This record gives sequence, C-alpha cells and structure tokens, in this order.
Amino acid sequence: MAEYTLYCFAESGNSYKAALMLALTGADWAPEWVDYFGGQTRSASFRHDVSEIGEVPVLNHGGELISQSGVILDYLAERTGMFGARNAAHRREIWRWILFDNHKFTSYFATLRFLAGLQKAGDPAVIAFLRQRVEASRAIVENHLAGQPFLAGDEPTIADISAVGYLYYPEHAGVELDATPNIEAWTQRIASLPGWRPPYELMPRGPVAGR
Ligand SMILES: N[C@@H](CCC(=O)N[C@@H](CS)C(=O)NCC(=O)O)C(=O)O
Repeated sequence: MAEYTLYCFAESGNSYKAALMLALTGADWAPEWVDYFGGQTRSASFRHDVSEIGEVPVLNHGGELISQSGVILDYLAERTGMFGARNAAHRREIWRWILFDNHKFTSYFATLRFLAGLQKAGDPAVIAFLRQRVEASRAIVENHLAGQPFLAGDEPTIADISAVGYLYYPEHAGVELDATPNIEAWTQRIASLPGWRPPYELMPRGPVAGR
C-alpha cells in the first residue's frame, strides 16, 4: 500500500495541485478515484467518511485525512522539505498567492471552464461575468510574473503548484482568453521540473456522458 492516498478525479484542477506536488516530490502515492460527476462528493457517506466539506482533493496519510489543496501542499512541503518557505517572510509571500489563487485565480477560472469547457452550457451573461473576472485575475499574475520567474521569487514553491493547477487542461479550448506570455512561460518553466506530468497522466478519469 502506498504511503499517501489522494482522493481525486482527473478533471479536477484542485486535485491536480496535490497530485502534481506528490509527483514533483517523488512521493509514494496512489490515487483513489472519486465519482464527482456521479454525485459522490455530495453523498452522505463521502461527507461522513472522507470530508464534511464535500470536496476533493483529500489526502490520506496514515489515516489522517487532510483537505483543502493549500493545506495539503503546505503539509507535503513541510514533510518533504521541498517547495516550501525559506523564512517567515517567504512563507507569508507564498500564502498571499495561495489565498489569492484559491479565491480568484483558480475559482473564477474553474467555474468558467466547468460551464464553457466541460458542460458546454451556461447563460451568456454568466459566462461574460466570469470571463471578466478571469481576465482580471490573470492580468494580476501576468504583471507579477513580468518581474520574476515564480510567484514567490526565483524558485518554484507551493504557491506556483497551487496557481498553475488549472492551466494544463485541454478543455481551455472552449474558453478564449487574452494572450498572457508571462503566464505561458511560467507554465512551461513548471512543466520542465523533474517529475512533472500532466493531469490526465496522474489521476484516473471516470466515465462521463457524452465523451
Ligand atoms: N478550495 C478547495 C476547492 C476544492 C474544490 O472546489 N473541489 C471540487 C472539485 S475541483 C469539488 O470537489 N467539488 C465538489 C462539489 O462541488 O460537490 C481546494 O483548493 O481544495
């Protein structure tokens, strides 16, 4: 049995953040597929046995269940000594970007991708609302990356692993966004780290109607 088990599904960019960290740190881990599209995260048993919040990713390490991707990343950074903070100020800088990512950079994009890229549906006014917020949060990251290679400085950290989580999915095709060359170059820098693999190679994909 692997040391870590990650409750996840491949389409979940939030799960990918944890899976990517496990891959980049060379951890001994195995995915446990969660049937999100079949309603498993909303089931009473998942909420009782895995996470009362009803979301993936959830990391099982020796029976301890850890949820929220940022907390999982922080836990793994602490355990492995990789992609974490050098000092207290660096830690604050890392957390500033993880929180911005969770609130805006990931969440607006994930919702837009779900509607436009995966469900291929959605009220045009809702799509326009989300697109405007996606562009605004991407512009902030694009400007920040003009001055440095990674979000919290010269080296990759869990802030990058968090924020990059949704940027390697082919479903982008449904969502036309402004050109962001600094974000592009940053995703390439992360993709060239030893151990990097794309989401659909790290996590299982279940049956989805229409695919
Ligand atoms: N802030 C959370 C977000 C997790 C999240 O939104 N997970 C989605 C999949 S990407 C989920 O499990 N949703 C379950 C549901 O809405 O029922 C994290 O970073 O872990």
